Amino acid sequence: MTQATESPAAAQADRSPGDTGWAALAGVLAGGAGLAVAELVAAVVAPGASTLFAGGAAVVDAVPGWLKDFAVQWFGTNDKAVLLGTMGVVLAVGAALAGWLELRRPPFGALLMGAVGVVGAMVAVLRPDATPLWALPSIVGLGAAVLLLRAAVARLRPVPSRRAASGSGGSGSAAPDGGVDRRGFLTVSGITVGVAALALVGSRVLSAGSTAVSAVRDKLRLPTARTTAPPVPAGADLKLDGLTPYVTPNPDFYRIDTALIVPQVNPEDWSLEVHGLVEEPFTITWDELLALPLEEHHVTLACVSNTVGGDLIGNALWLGYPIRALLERAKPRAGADMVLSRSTDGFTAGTPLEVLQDPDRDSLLAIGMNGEPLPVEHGFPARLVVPGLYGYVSATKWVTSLEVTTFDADQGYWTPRGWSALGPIKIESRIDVPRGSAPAGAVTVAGVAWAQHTGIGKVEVRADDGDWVTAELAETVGPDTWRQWHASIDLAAGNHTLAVRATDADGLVQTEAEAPPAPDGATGWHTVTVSVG
Ligand SMILES: Nc1nc2c(c(=O)[nH]1)N[C@H]1C(S)=C(S)[C@@H](COP(=O)(O)O)O[C@H]1N2
Ligand SMILES: [Mo]
Repeated sequence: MTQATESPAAAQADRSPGDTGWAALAGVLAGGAGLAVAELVAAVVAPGASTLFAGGAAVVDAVPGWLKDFAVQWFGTNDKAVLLGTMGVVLAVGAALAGWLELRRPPFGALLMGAVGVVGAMVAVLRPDATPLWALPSIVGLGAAVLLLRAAVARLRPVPSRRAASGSGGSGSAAPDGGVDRRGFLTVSGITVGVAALALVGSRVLSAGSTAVSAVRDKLRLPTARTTAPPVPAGADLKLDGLTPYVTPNPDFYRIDTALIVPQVNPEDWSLEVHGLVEEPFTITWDELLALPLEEHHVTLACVSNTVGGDLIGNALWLGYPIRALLERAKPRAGADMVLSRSTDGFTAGTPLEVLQDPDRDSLLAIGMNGEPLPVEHGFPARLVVPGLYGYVSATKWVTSLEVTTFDADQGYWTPRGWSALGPIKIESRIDVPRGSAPAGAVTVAGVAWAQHTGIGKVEVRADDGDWVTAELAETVGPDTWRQWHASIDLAAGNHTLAVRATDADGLVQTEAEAPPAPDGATGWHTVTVSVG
């Protein structure tokens, strides 16, 4: 004991090291119970209003673009679990601190916990889809936490004041005359754990109701398309082991969005407003949409966060109504150059008006994916799909509004976060086979290549610094989807590096220059190392 004993607080801590730990524990228990109560209240108010989810959503919106990019790169679709886990750790540490403070410097511990409730309530009310009621979960939950914390910590305080004995050596014997109410503390802790458990079970039971939307979806029968997609040629899918299928099954389709809780939108409550710089604003309901002549198109969706060789890309058959036709009906005014699409969860995308009006581009207000209603996490009941543009500037899920505007007047969600306002998909190619190893001799190399809306004209592969070998292209339904390719290359035993490069239908060769995803999409050649022998 050198430095530490000189501080009065440390000296005091020396006298009752155990109580500090108990106080921290009381903080964690009270905080946990408070968050559980907040979940319970949120299960009644709105799932997104809970302290954890509203707070998490605010964090998602607030973190800088590079950090989010990093999270997507490293954790992929687990980025949300990582976020919630990190929040849990931070909150637990904060709650322990609140417990300690409440013992040492009352009422600052209770104030700290109360402040979390106030911030939680404010953040929840500021969510794009919030009502004032969204403040309730945090107020009630953290209010309960404050009461439980005060009750627990009060029982850790010696009843009569301790003798101011000079017990600097940490005399082990707890002052018998200044005993704390351990039994009372344990009782309060037990009640706290009970409250947490009941609240959690209750919130589970109540939120089972949120499966209502997926039940509606399960029962839904979508109309058949008036204009059906050309059938997928048999030769589009080479069906090689390890090669990505031409059409991505829904459960395997990548998912990227900012939503911590998948928005639950009932088609009966859904409508799409087309407004802004238009002559004839209108709103269309679900039933009206179903009555329109629908079309089907295969389109390969890609995320701008995809790295070279990455898998944030998928191809599906989309059923929907042309966005072009919606805009024709609304009659955009001169000067408009952008459509800001908006989701129930506040996400927005800014898409060039010209692209959406292009008669040669099948941009859809989609309601079906691979023959079924959109999966809830892919935007049920309706989303946008625009061939040739990255998802962040075009593919708004749970879409409820199309506002015709200008790039000068407005911007999509990702633009102020460091991503380009325009996001045409860049030509890329990927090697799927072989991965890892291959027997010596003629080795089959295969993968996918994409240049949406232009189409792939050529794919070449090479081993090490050898000559480029032109791959054989699989068939495709058109320029808006990726294309499989395969080639055979003779490889001797040893390690080899395979590289691929594509050329689009206009003759543009995929650049070797490496660029990161931000601000407008990664470039570079995909290479893989194979050990042959
Ligand atoms: N409402 C909403 N729509 C969204 C997003 C989002 O965060 N929220 N992310 C976009 C991005 S970045 C991409 S790449 C695509 C991904 O669509 P998917 O999850 O169906 O693959 O959705 C787009 N639509
Ligand atoms: Mo994306």
